[in-house]
Amino acid sequence: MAFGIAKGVKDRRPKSPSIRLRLRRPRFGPHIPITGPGASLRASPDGGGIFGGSRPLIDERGPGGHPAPQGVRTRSIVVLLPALNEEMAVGSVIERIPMESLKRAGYDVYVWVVDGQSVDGTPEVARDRGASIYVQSGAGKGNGVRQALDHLMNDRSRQHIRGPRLYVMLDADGTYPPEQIPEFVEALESGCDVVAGSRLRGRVEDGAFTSLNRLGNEVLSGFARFLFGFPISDVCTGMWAFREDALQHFRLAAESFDLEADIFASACEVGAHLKELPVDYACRIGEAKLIPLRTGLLIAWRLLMRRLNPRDIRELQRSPVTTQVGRAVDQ
Ligand SMILES: Nc1nc2c(ncn2[C@@H]2O[C@H](COP(=O)(O)OP(=O)(O)O)[C@@H](O)[C@H]2O)c(=O)[nH]1
Ligand SMILES: [Mg+2]
Repeated sequence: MAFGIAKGVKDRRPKSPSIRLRLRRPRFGPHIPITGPGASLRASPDGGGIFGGSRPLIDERGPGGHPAPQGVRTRSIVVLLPALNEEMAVGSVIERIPMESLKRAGYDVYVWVVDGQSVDGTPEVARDRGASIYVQSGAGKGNGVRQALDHLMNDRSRQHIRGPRLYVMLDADGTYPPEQIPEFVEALESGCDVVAGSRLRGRVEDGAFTSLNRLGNEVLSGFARFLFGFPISDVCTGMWAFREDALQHFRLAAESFDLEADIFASACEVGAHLKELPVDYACRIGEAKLIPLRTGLLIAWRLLMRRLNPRDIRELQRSPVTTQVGRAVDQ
């Protein structure tokens, strides 16, 4: 599948690792609630999500891609943009999503802003650009994304969509390149279950990383490599893509900025085919929400706890099977 992205840029970059992990390997066994043990903040359970983490939407739009011919739905991509007070950045992030090339490749594209109860104009700006808004309950990026996934993955009105949905998540602060979404999609379509965007393998704009952030990221990524044995270079990256059928077996409990470490640990735990792609990293628009040292400790703790408490294979077997999503997509 060709998306017509800047190939010259991609070719100059160092080759990324793509390793099929061989940790405990119940490859996509029964379904595990994504709001597993440890999830303490829950949205009110009136939204009907089977994980109990969702609540009604305040605004939902149709796909940004083309209408499917004759009722046959094309494959679909959900772009998740976690945002807390990002009115200055979120509009341009949405506009930069390459809708046309994704549409030409046969996808319906749904853009969802996961709003952490912003008090600025974030929801209005996003809605004006055609995005749907999911307002989380409680605080924290991890809480918001888990609640939104709970909702989206159990939205029965979309069960007729053929094949598993693809999810791409990136920060709404203008630091990650929406233009690279097709590369992530292409990697998922060629057999990866999870794709992580590595800033350290890509081009970093001057000033985008403080030296403390860069050092912290390198230390945490080294720790993640040591614990899980996968050569990840950027475990704190805010740009990820997942196949829905892989995501359904993750056990996520992160409430805050430990979300990415939790995703990485989950991918390792279920033996997902994980790949890193280089991404460009730009200076942030607006103010950072993250407090570096405290967040670093939280991430290290999450990685350690996930490694020390791997999910028991029997737990997988006992878990109720709910939605089954096929892996093969041939249209
Ligand atoms: N939904 C939601 N998003 C959040 C929350 N806190 C931060 N974010 C978003 O998460 C992304 C990463 O936050 P940021 O402050 O840029 O942290 P950094 O990129 O890791 O330095 C940004 O798009 C934020 O707007 C929250 O409590 N809820
Ligand atoms: Mg940021």
